[in-house]
Amino acid sequence: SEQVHTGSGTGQYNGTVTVGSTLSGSTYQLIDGDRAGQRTYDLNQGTSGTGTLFADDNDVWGDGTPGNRQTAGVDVAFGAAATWDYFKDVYGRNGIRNDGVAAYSRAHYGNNYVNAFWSDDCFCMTYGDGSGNANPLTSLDVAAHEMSHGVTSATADLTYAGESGGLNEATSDIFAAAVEFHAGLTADVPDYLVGEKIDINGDGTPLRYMDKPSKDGSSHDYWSPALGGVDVHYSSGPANHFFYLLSEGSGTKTVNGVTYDSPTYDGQAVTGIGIGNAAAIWYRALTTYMTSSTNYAGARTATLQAAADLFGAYSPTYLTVADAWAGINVGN
Ligand code: ASN
Ligand code: ZN
Repeated sequence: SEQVHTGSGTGQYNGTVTVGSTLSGSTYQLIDGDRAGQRTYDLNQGTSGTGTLFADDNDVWGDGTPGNRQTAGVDVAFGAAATWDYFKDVYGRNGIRNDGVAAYSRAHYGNNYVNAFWSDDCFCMTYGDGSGNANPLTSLDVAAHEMSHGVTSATADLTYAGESGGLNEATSDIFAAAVEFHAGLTADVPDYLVGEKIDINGDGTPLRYMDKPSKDGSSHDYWSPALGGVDVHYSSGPANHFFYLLSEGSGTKTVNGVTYDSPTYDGQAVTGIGIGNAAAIWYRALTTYMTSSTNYAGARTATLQAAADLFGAYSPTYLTVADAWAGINVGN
């Protein structure tokens, strides 16, 4: 017989957290019985299949170092759980497809693989160990970003090219931030940075900045007619910037010890409405109004409709949504 447990794990990025486990015979397995049986596998450097389920004798997992194979399992199992909980607790969404089915996660993909990815085909998550294996791609924001690609596929299905591709990428960054804030980890302080834990640049800087996307050297801060020809990880910039402005407002602000400085197009002033309200507007826009071909102008319309539904047409919050789009040069 199998029993649902709550084990204790120590990840490299998330600190010591609970992980859902199931006792099978005398061995615990990373099967999260509280979340539709979400499973976490060790690919053991393979690149296909599921490898082996993480298993343990005493339900104490990982030690916080990348040398312990379970450490990555702890971080990705927690990331999957925190993402499940975010969509369930905040929106009543029952899994990535809202059908109660759990995705599974696979850690230790390939050799020196510096990426992580969602697949609609396997309905699963995959994580590399990174270059040199000191910094696996297993942080909470990476997990939430990738799994949110599954939510986008199951809803608006924004085409992954051109402006809709930038909006697809931004949707994943937006929910990555929202999941961090919802989880509220001490070891991973909630922020508007993407990939700040995985040191992918080797100099301690994050992958992306939502307050001023151009800080990464490639992302755009504002919409322009050229945006549709930009890589989707950079054309996400203006929408990430919109989301930051809507959440926290324009100018300088310190949140959880991180100081942001968010400029706006033409000096447009924006007053933040809080990340919870901003994310609720984006979620409703994504799941109710956006389609595969939605562009930046269409995203403005979709979020205004969502804001009208949630807060009232021409309410202060609705008008702030318009201000935030003006702040990135949409709808001026
Ligand atoms: N990690 C990448 C991303 O989610 C994978 C990809 O290129 N789609 O953006
Ligand atoms: Zn992505």
